[in-house]
Amino acid sequence: MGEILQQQSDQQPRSSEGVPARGMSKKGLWFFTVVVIVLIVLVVLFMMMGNSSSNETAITSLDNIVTYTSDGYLPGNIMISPGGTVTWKNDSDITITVDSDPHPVHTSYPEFNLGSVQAGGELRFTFPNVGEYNYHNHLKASQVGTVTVE
Ligand SMILES: [Cu+2]
Repeated sequence: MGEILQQQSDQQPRSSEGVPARGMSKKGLWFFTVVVIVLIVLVVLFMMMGNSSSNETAITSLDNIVTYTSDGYLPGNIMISPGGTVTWKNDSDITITVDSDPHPVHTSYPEFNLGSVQAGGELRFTFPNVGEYNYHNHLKASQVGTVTVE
């Protein structure tokens, strides 16, 4: 017990004063300091790179956009990977719908009967499974589109 306390009181002043360990020259301490600074700079750079790459991921995840204008859905056929999300944006000044074929019963993919999108509004749907999902604007059924998941 007494011995341990003595050892600790021996070590504490050494570390708090920053005196190098036994056998470490002034040159060694200088080198050690430079290595630590370089490591800190590398870690900061790495974290900045990590942040920028996660920003890029966020941007690409917004890329699956179908824009509706008075001409219909653009692109008419959007291709995504399984698990991808499509966003429909209504850039027209009328209400539209996104409903699965066939009109008017919408029975092909009932979970993909998204319903109305107000003028200026948008909605999203995630497609977990491979397939070809045909849809239309129920309020103007000649306007059709396809989501191809492959
Ligand atoms: Cu319909």
